[in-house]
Amino acid sequence: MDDIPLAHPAYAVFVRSTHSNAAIDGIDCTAALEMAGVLGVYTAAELKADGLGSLPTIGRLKNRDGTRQALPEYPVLADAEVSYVGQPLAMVVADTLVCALDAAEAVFVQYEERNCVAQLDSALAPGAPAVHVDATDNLCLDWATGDEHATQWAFAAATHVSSIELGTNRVIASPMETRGAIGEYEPGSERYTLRVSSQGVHKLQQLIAEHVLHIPAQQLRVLTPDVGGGFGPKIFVYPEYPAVLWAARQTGRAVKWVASRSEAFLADTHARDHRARLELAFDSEARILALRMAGEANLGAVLSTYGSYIPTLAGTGMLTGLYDIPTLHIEVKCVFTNTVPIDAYRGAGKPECNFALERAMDHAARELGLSPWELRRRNLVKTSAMPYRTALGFEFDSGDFESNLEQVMRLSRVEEFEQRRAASETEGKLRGIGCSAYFENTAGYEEEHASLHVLANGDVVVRIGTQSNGQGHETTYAQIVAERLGLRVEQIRVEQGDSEALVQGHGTGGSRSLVMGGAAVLHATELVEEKMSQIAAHMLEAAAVDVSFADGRFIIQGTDRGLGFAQVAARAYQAARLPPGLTPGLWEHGVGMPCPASYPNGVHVCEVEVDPDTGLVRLVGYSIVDDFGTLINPLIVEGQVHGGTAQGIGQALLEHCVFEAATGQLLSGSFMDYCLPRADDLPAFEVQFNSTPCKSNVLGAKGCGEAGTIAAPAAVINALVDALAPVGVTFLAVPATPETVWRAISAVQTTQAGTADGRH
Ligand code: MCN
Repeated sequence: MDDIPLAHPAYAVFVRSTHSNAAIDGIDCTAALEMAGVLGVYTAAELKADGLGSLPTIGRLKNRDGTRQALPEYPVLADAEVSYVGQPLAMVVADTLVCALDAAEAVFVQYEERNCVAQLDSALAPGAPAVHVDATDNLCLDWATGDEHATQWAFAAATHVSSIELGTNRVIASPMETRGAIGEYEPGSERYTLRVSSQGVHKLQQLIAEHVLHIPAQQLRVLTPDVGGGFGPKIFVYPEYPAVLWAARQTGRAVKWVASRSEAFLADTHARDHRARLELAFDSEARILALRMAGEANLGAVLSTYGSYIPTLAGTGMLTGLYDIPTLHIEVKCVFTNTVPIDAYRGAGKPECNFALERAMDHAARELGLSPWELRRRNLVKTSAMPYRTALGFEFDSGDFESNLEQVMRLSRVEEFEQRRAASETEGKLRGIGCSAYFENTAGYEEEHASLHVLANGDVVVRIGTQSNGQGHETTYAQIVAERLGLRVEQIRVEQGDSEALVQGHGTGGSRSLVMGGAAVLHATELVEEKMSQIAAHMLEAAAVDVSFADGRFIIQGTDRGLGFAQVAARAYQAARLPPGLTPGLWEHGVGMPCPASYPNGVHVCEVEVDPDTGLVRLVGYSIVDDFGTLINPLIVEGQVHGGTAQGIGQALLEHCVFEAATGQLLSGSFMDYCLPRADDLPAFEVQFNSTPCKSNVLGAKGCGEAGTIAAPAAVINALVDALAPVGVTFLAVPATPETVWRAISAVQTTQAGTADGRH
């Protein structure tokens, strides 16, 4: 974003709240406005006077008593009050970035501070300060799903009930390129252009035009150039986007804003911050009879675009895991706190739920005296039971869960683990192995669009409504076209990120792109091929039914007479030489139609070595077996698995957003305090595929983009608990930093020492 050349741009800098909960008694912009080079200093008052709306949330749900969830206003610029540190409350626009930064410092805000709630615990405490006046108990949504009565009965009939309470640490996605936006306005046509680092232009176009600017969507063009990583948070509508558009209209200049890294820590949505109590009911054979989960999810101060949808509908659907769980009941309370808004990040609710389930499986195995492998084996859904419908209504049409487990156990050499553990022991180290199975539901519900244009020289331009952020779509879509049309991949150009070049699209998120976008591309390719067959038949003076297409040639069946792809493409543009009734040109619009979701699934196995004196954890082995159905590009898929797993490992061991309880200040607001995993924190991953084609989409594919992030945290912590069990540690909070691990070991040692000398 920062490199886009602009003629005479202006720069926007946002003045952000320094308090987590305060009334704004006044904003004095006088000094800033007097500074040379300042074009304007704007507050909510100006935006409101011009009729700008608030930011939308589309993930709206009902409370379990049927009432509507709380929907507090999410203003572009804070008006009478601020509810988290970092909330934008004024925008300075100036000739240069330095000038805008200086002027922002000169904006004086008069706050009336209030007590805040910065954590789930304090927000839910009786009499806690309210984040919003219309949600005095700080409860945004009290949601439930599943069959409460059947679940109660199953628990009553159980021979063993196992329960675990755990939390998932709050994290921030941290893409390599921070967010940025450039607003432009053309007074003659009254049209806006937004260039933005996003995960899909059409959704932003529709939401900003409809909800904030109150203009027809066609009056706003959204462009997204190459994106340096998205991971979820670049899907959403943020205050800065309509603000720079509006400022462009006020100033007559292109207005640019690019977040600094420090700013990103406060301006991007955060993720996770969930806690749960999960119970499993077992029969005498250790088969699961039912599952019960009561969870609490932090949403931050305001509802971001998907808000409460993520910890509820989006995440909990996979709580049955790969297991045959006849019934379950889930409750989730979504809670407001005076912190940065929380929304989807790679996995979108599923990493939290998978962590709870897979940690609970290990915990239960220990209680039942079974190995974690055996407990899982007994409960996996059998291939012979497919199509299999989970208790929450998802239908697995394919998959071989038992062989996933067997394959990953071979790959990670589970049989020889005890020898490796003994070898570590001789060096004073603790070694552990742990696994995590997972499935998720990807794609299916929203259609996707593509256009395919064959040029007169036979080269192809594909336009697609998804948005690659680093997933390699330019390669995989080109592969689909190249394979079908017998072309070289280099002959195909894939274009994305222009709301005007393609009428509709649904962007990238939820590992939907290949299943939906790939289907759209394939559809457009088939339509083009059909038309070219008619042209070729005309050129060959044969009946269309006698012409077949293979390896890039149209051939009269049973003869050696045929035409190359480029010859037919050239003819398509010669109107006078086409068969009657055919319009010149080769352009088709393809749609990937809604279809049942795909269910990627697999098992991760992690092996760790712990230094008990320092708590330092080293990952010494990491094996993965995944089923992503048909693979278009195995190399890209493996890269996706590596990246996703790295983020899951970061969640388990290193990354942690910490807010000061008393003030709501973000304490981990830089990479000096927030630890992203680096290459030397990660092991070499061994990845194998156990592909069973998905039956519900034309490509047979299952999405792969989030799998690693969902599965990894439980695999790592299960391995760590396995390593520490011999010294008496049975539970670890996340992230399991060296300090956390060291304290857990020390606490057990202190207790044991106390017991030994009779103090306890
Ligand atoms: N693919 C394949 N065969 C399959 C499945 C996928 O060849 N059976 C290929 C696809 O063609 C695509 C890639 O693998 O090139 C990922 O495809 P898919 O699973 O459809 O996921 P998306 O492309 O929709 O990516 C979304 C997913 C999500 S939700 C996040 S968040 C995420 C992720 O992927 N953000 C990423 N991976 C990321 N990788 C990078 N580098 N940067 C991000 O921001």
